[in-house]
Amino acid sequence: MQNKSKMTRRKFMAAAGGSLVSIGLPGVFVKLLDAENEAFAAELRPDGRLRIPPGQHAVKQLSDMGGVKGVGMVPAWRLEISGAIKQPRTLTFGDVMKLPQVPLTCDVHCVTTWTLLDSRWQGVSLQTIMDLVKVGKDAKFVVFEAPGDYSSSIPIAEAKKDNVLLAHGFSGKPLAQAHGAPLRALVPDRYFYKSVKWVQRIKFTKEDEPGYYETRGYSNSADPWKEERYSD
Ligand SMILES: Nc1nc2c(c(=O)[nH]1)N[C@H]1C(S)=C(S)[C@@H](COP(=O)(O)O)O[C@H]1N2
Ligand SMILES: [Mo]
Repeated sequence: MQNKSKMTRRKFMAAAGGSLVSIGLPGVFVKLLDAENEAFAAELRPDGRLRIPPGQHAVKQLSDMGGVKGVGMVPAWRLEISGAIKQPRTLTFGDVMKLPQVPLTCDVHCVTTWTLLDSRWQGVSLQTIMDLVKVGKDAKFVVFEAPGDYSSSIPIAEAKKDNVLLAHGFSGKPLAQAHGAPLRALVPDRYFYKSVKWVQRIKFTKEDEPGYYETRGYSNSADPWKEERYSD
């Protein structure tokens, strides 16, 4: 461990050969070698937190975790933005694409224990949307809503972070329908159930509105480094 923690990830991967083992459904959950996970686990993020949060393991690819799909990339798609804001807006996909576009490479952490490192996303910063609609000082939460009663919320302080996006691209390609096309929330520093796929409405609220998983026994704060998986 002492030696490994001093190796760079690249050197370690070369030494380990980068082999893979499958767990669960072959090709769906692909777990990296435990040794390789140890190397990742020894890495720290720029903010000093562990690269792999406690109880998580790195996987090689994004899994389709399902859910009630939205309409997808069709001309009729709209994003409604409402609540404690001065300028409610309904945006077309073209409107979203006219806003400043940002690339983001980040890690995402599913509460079922998989972590995808260095996932590459493209989208619009949530802060850009907040500036556009002029969010009021009384807005304390952001609620993302999707079809099928799926929703999730985050506090406004989390929403203002640079790495919180509305994403429409993944791995250099348009986001696939299974992963939330045309637009999904991306809240990398909370468990992935906060990253609502097929977002159709964003509400700014004074009171919190705990979402689909948060009202079914999962944590509302959902901090992977504190292992906040369940509500109690
Ligand atoms: N609309 C919607 N968004 C959702 C979900 C869902 O069921 N419906 N599942 C959540 C969960 S639990 C996870 S882990 C991620 C999975 O995203 P993926 O399918 O792109 O991997 O989406 C989150 N967002
Ligand atoms: Mo999840």
